[in-house]
Amino acid sequence: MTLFRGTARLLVTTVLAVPLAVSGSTAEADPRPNIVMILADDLDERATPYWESMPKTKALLQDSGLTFTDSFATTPICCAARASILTGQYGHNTQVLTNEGDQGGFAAFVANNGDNESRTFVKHLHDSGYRTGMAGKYLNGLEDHPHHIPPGWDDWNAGVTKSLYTGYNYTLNENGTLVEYGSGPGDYQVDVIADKSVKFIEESAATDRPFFWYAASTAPHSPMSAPPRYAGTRFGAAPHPKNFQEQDVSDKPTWLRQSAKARSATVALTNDWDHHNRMGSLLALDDMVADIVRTLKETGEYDNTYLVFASDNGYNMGAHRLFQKMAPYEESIRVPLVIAGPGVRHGTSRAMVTSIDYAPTFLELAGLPVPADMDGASMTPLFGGGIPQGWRTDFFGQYGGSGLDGRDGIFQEYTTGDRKELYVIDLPSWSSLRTERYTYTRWYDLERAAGEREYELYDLTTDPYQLDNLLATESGRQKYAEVVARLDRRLNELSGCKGIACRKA
Ligand SMILES: [Ca+2]
Ligand SMILES: [Ca+2]
Repeated sequence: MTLFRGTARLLVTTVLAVPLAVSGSTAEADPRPNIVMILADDLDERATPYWESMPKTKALLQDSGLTFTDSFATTPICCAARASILTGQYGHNTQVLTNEGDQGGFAAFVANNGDNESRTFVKHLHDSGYRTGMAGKYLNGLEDHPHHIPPGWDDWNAGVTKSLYTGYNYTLNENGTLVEYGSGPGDYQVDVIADKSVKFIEESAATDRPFFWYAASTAPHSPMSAPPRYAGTRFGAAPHPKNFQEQDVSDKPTWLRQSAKARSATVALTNDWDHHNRMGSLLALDDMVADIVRTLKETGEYDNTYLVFASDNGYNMGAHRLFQKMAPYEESIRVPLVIAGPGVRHGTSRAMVTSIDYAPTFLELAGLPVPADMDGASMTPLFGGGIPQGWRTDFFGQYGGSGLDGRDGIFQEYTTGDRKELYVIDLPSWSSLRTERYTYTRWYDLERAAGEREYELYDLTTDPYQLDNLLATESGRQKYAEVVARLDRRLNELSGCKGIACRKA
């Protein structure tokens, strides 16, 4: 199947290069802290019992660090979520809202927003003296530009073939050289990234520079399974939360009602297999975290390092009959987050934090100014365990499917291989306001005129599994008219926000 590719829209924008304060080279070591970000891919917070596969990470990070119980992806699909993580900006500002087309993928990341690559936190860290490096997944669509190395990276080891997701027979761009990996046990992707992590930390420790390392394996993204050393490990069937294969979807938007039967069949076919693979590849991710922490300790860097364990987006393990992600339901938007490091309290934080907060957090940890056009907020005021006054109590979520032939609920990708039936259906576009109490979603934002859109409202205090859309009936719409008017105003406010306006209540 030929993938749809929109005509890339080139935005001709003049970008002024504003150099940040750079300390002159001195003989003294730069005392700023190291930052290591371990980003899982498609790891959901709700259905997957990930700590069962990650006991070492639990002991090394969660048992000493701060766990954020309300951490969210603002645009819950790989490329768009990573674009927001790297820039600290919402999707309407990065203009990356999905994985394909003129508002999705690597090409859009470079073409839009006056070149997002010129404004990543990594570039700022690098330009201020940090040694920066990564291994694994950068952005979907990099496959079409395998020789590309973005500005601001000192050690670049990005996957440039889609086979990266299988764990074998992939190619990495290793600082300009395309290196092919095979199908042997030593080629398993997560382990290769673990080795790169160890090497980078050891090399960086030998310099006077602080470092940032981005360990971006695709675990537990489908279809990678456990590494050979854990091939015999068995996991139970996938958990079935209350909204698994939701029985009555008459309250759901048109696309879900219309595709419910096919989606249910796919969930029934793939869910346990997917769960088994996910839990298996997490075992390797767990080993990688242990390798990273051990190396930090061996090199004497541990006490001056912030460790961040997160995921780009969540995942539906059959919730509402859905697989994959992209949807504005809790399973897609909730992501795990644990931060450990100097001055970070052990415990849990209920502060609402999102994809756009990493960039300002890392800049602040590095003592750098946060650019005025970053939409997120530094999480450092949360590290003590409290929630400062004025911290956000809502955020804006959004998705812009690339579409095919103008139809809703289209095929976006087709995966062949040993599971020929596995396919991915794109979703229509949506905008959503997630408050502490409500999820309010406006469907078909890009496809339809205002009067023809569809709406969902869930009261999470009484319906945490989002089984009963309060706007599905006329009486419901009347009863919640005032609530909707308020949420709609706020949604409109945030849908065009930039910089500090995105953080104001
Ligand atoms: Ca992902
Ligand atoms: Ca229902």
